Formats: sequence, structure tokens, C-alpha cells
Amino acid sequence: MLLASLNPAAVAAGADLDDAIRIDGVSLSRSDLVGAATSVAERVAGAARVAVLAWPTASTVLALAGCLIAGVPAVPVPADVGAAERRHILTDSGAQAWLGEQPDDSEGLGHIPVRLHARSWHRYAEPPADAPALIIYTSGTTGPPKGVVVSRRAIAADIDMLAQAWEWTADDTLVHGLPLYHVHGLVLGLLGSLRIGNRFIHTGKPKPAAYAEAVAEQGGTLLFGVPTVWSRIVDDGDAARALSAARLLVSGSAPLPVPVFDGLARLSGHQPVERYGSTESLITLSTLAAGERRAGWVGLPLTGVRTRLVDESGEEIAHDGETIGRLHVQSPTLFDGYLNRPDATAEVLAADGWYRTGDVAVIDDGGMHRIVGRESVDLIKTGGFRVGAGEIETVLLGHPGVAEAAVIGAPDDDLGQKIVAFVVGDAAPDELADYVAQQLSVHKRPRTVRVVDSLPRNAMGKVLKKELVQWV
Ligand code: MLC
Ligand code: AMP
Repeated sequence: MLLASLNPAAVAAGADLDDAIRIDGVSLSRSDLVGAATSVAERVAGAARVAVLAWPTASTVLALAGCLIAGVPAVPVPADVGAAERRHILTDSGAQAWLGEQPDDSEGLGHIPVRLHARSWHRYAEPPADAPALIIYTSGTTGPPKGVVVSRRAIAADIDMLAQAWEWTADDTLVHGLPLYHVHGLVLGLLGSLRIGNRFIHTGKPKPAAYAEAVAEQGGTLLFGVPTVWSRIVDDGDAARALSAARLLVSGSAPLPVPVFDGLARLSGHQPVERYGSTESLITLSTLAAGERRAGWVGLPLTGVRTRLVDESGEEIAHDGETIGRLHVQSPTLFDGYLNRPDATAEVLAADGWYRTGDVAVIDDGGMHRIVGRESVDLIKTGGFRVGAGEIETVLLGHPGVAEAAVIGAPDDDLGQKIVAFVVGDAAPDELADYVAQQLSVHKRPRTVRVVDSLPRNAMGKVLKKELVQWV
């Protein structure tokens, strides 16, 4: 069973857990979860796909669990989604209804509310392992986000691999405040907890004080964060010291700066475990609970994962800890393809099963990996969110006050990279940031908009983005 802790027979026989989930001021026991999520399952069973506006609430938890019980693929929609992106996700995914939280604009789709106090004890057969569980929208370098089809098998395999690497058990209390519409917060945090059967605390926002309190007052043992979260915790000092009572701090989704790794070690007494992955591959590399943790390195292949480095001609590169190559991954956790996009799928997923990650890396002779960067400057990681320069440029060019636009990720101490837009035109910078927030999502808005007379271009007319980075 994918959500193994929600086995109705076991729960009925007494394997209950009070406070299995704490989110948004609501506590759900394991039997609450089984009863209410099965009731959701009854209402969605037979649907082809449903959209879940993934605010971090009990309603979202039950909506997602209900879909997984019924075998209905769920399309998590970013809670802060804007108009154009919402329309794209709904149209592309073919979602038939909104389940759970209600959007400001439902785009003509019906809404199925989740009733927290409804209960059903119907027993559903476990859907096939190869069936799609989630369609997670994620950005590419150009065009609107693509729907990554993630199977039940991939999710179960990834959680089991991580449980082994992190010695993650039902005795843990997992804490995070990350969004429930991406791999990190949703697949690992929420679904991981529902599979393994540990307590799960969602802090709402990943504020340093909330993490500290969840450890000190609620017994948090296993903490997940993106580097921005850990960096803010280190800056807080007291919050970092309060984490000493935890068992394991895990960082991922973007590079963890060495000073943040060192700050956590110094203040909390814990060297963080780093792990690496993507929406398409789920998590494939990690350092181990019982192994070396090395600042700046993301670890070893998880059980069942193979990696290789190749050069530009596709030749394999030595694992000498120095030579940089393109990272390819083979894993039981790989996605099934991009929805409606066989062309884009074929570009990254070879017939022999190797996934081209788009990241460049080195591997040392002990199998330890270091991620050096991305092949494309047009894929930005900001606060752990993956954002395509192209999608923002397209929206900016749709604004009447913009004649030309180029977007880059500039180095930023807090966010890793911050989105900076250069535009030629007569629009006001603040108005353009708001426009992107309203069309795409709040987290995709440029933090800086610079109006310039012209963009630096090469002889072919292509914008010189490396030069723009120098301008910041
Ligand atoms: C400011 N705000 C605006 C605005 N300007 N809102 C609308 N329009 C504007 N123009 C407001 C916001 O509403 C919000 O208000 C406030 O500003 C702060 O928003 P923010 O600046 O965007 O948030 P910030 O604090 O910077 O967020 C940092 C963060 C976030 C770390 C919390 O980036 C985050 O949650 N990151 C996690 C990303 C993640 O989970 N990635 C995993 C991908 S999976 P208010 O009042 O609401 O605060 C993956 C695989 C793997 O990568 O390996 O894991
Ligand atoms: P996403 O699809 O949002 O999950 O983003 C995946 C990308 O995030 C990867 O291809 C990497 O570029 C980056 N990433 C994830 N984890 C790490 C990490 N630990 N260190 C460096 N980059 C990471």
C-alpha cells in the first residue's frame, strides 16, 4: 500500500496514532485520516484527474490522501498561483474539478469540498503500482510549466530509499513548512509521513521560530528545509541552537552554501544531511544518517540508483572528484514523462532509461557527488523554487509597457538566486513585478526589475545573459 500507515484493517485493529498530522491548527489522528480521506475517495472515485489548490491545510491533506486511496491522479496547484498559470495547468492537465480548497477563480470547473468530519469505512483495492499518482507542474527553460507524471511506484520507492538512508521510522516526528505542491514538501514530507507512519507537523510557513518551537515543544526529530530556510535559521542563532534536540536536519532542492552547513553544525550540533533530486527523478542522491556529511556535496546514489557523468559528446567521464560532466540518472523513481509532451520527454529521458538531469556535477572515487551548477542559465532556483526565465519573459512581453525583456537568476545570499528582469519599455518596475505575480505566481515575481535602454546582444541578436549577471 502506498500510504501504508493508512491501512484501514490495521487502524481498525488498533494501530491508531493521535496527532498523526498537525496542520493549520488542526490535528488529525490516523483513524480520522482513514475515515475522512476514504470519504473523499468516495466522492472522486472514477474521475480522470482533479486539481487540488495546495494551501497547507487539513483539507489539502485529505484531498490528496483521498485521491491516492481512490487511484485518481491529483494535480497539485501552487497555492499562490496566478491567472495565466492556473488556466494553463487546468487546460493542460484536463482536471475535471477542484477538490478541497477553493480558488478565487475556478475557471469554470466545479468544486468538491472536503468535509473534515465526514467518515467512510469503505475498503478500496490498492490501485496498480504503475498508475499515475500525481501530475506535478514544473518549469523548463522556455514555455509554460510541464506536467510531470509521477507513478505510485516511484513515490513508494523513493520514500523507502530515503527511509533507509535517513533511518527514518514511525518513531520520528517530521517537521516542515514547505509548500505541498512540490516534491520536497508533498512527496517527501506529507506522503513520506503517511507511508512511514511518523507524526507530521506542518509549520505553515517555514519560519525559524516555528521550526525551533516544533522541536522544543512538539518533539520534532526530523526536519526538512530548503537552503533559504536553513540560512534564515542560522541567521536567527537561537532558532538554530534550539534544533540541537532534533535527530536529523535535511537540506535539499537547491545548493546548501558551505557557511550555512557550518553554521548549523556549530549552532545546533548537527551537520545537515544533504540530498539531491528533481520533480522528474524524485530524490536520487543523499548523504546518510550513518555516514559522512561533507559541506558542498550531496551524497551517494540511494539504493537502486545509478549515475554517470558524460561530456559534450556523450562519453563517460572519470569519477575523480574534479572533472565536471553532465549528470545522468537511472532510478526506479523516474517519472513516466511530461503530460502531453512526448517531444519534451524524449529530450531528457532516453530509451535506455537514463534521465538527463540538466545539472553538471563531479563524482569522487568514493561515489560522493557535488552539484556544480545547471547546464542552462535559463533555469533559475530561487528559494528552492524552479522557475524558467522564458516563462517570465513571455509574461513580461505580454505587458503593453514592455518592448523587450530578459530574465536572469542573480546570486542572492537569502534565496540562492533571485529573479531579476531587465526590460526595455516604459512600464513601472513595481507594476511589472505585480503583473508577474498575478499571472504566474507570487514566488515567480522578479525581486528586481531594471528598465534599460537596450539589452546586450550578440551578432545573432541573442541576449547575453552572462553579461546581464555582471550588471547586477
Ligand atoms: C511581496 N509579496 C507579494 C508581492 N511582493 N505578494 C504579491 N505580489 C507581490 N508583488 C508578499 C508575499 O505575499 C508574502 O507575504 C511575502 O511577500 C513573502 O513572500 P516571498 O518573499 O515570496 O516569500 P519568502 O519569505 O521569500 O519565501 C522563502 C521561502 C520560499 C523559503 C519560504 O521560497 C519557499 O517556501 N520555498 C520552498 C520551495 C520548495 O519547496 N521547493 C521544492 C521544490 S521540489 P506573506 O504575508 O504571505 O508572507 C524540488 C526537488 C527537491 O526541488 O530536490 O526537493
Ligand atoms: P525541481 O524540479 O524543482 O525539483 O528542481 C530540481 C533541480 O533542483 C535539480 O535539477 C537541481 O538543479 C536542483 N537541486 C535539487 N536539490 C539540490 C541540491 N541538494 N543541491 C543542488 N541543487 C539541487
